[in-house]
Amino acid sequence: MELKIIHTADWHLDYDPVRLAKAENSLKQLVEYCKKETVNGIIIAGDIWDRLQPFGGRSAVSLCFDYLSQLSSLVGFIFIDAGNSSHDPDGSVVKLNNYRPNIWAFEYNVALLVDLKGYSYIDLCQQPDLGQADSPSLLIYGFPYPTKARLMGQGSIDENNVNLVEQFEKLLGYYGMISDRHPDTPKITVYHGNVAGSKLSKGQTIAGQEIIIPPNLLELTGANYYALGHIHMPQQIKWNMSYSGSLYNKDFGETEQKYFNSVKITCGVLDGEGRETFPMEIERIAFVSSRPMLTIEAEFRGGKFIYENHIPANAEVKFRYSVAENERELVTADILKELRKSFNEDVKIEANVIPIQREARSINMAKCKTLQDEIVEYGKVIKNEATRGILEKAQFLLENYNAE
Ligand SMILES: [Mn+2]
Repeated sequence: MELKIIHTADWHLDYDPVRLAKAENSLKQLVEYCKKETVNGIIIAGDIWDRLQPFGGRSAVSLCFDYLSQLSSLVGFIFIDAGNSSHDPDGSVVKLNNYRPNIWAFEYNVALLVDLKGYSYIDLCQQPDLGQADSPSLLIYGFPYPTKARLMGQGSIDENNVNLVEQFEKLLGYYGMISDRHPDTPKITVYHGNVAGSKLSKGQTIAGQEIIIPPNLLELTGANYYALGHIHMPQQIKWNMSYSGSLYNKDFGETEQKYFNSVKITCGVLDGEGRETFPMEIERIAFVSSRPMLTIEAEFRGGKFIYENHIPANAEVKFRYSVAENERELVTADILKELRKSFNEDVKIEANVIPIQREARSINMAKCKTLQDEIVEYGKVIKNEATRGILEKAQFLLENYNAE
């Protein structure tokens, strides 16, 4: 038997119309893919939302329900894990659970034994594990973004300030025991979080502190494939462990192509000792509407813009140029119109006007040999004469803070 699973993550659905349109382009492609291919399940590894969405009005909620429902009619199941609470606020992911009977969404750790005939599941963390299932099945281990609450159960952080990585390790080991009881079932571990060795693109910043776990900790679960979310840049951590990447390029600096992964698992292939080996084929499929978002730093000098000119044809560009105050008027509407033509329609142009004062300072002050000379020169530029008091303060600073 062959199983086909789609792994995607970080949808970041948002009411911002530009982002919403980008997300929809990628979602359309997913729908088309699932119409053509036989897909058993879609795994969304967290951050389905970008932030709290209002119901009604300008919101991503209806788009989300629309596409989840289209996709759910084309595939066996949809599994959704919660991401960071700043993107997937508490309660925003469970709301999607059972919107259709085969949409399963969780904000806590689960071990789903999925029946691949009827597409129902039991959660082995909550129901007794009876070992091998009768019909073909798939195990999904889901770990939302690790928070103290999710890792420590009843314990309060007030009296129980344990090491979270240690706690997580114990938990993952427990899932490994489930794996041992189900040698004939393929297993996928889904994790939203930072795995050591991952790289960020320039566009993504990680807020606050977070735990970073080594890949071999996740491997304690004994899964065949590891579907990661959280890092927006698509990348492989190991051959069977990867960040699919986000659904669309969200912020300037995200210059990379976005993908989803198609994972084909073959069941029934045994090794010499009669154990299932689950050979896999992992294919990265590019989102065709993905556009690099890049910032160009330019300078307006001598009547023209100076910048490095290697820009992908489909790029979404923020063009940031600096111009001296006295040259500002040389940037005419015509010149800007001409500039716009070299990029796509949605180019954002920002000017950074450098005041003459600062320029004068840099020219004359560059010749000064002492801090005092510099201060006197600066005083002339800003038409505010350097007093003796100020020069004495400078001397004090020099003597006391220039030791190194
Ligand atoms: Mn994210």
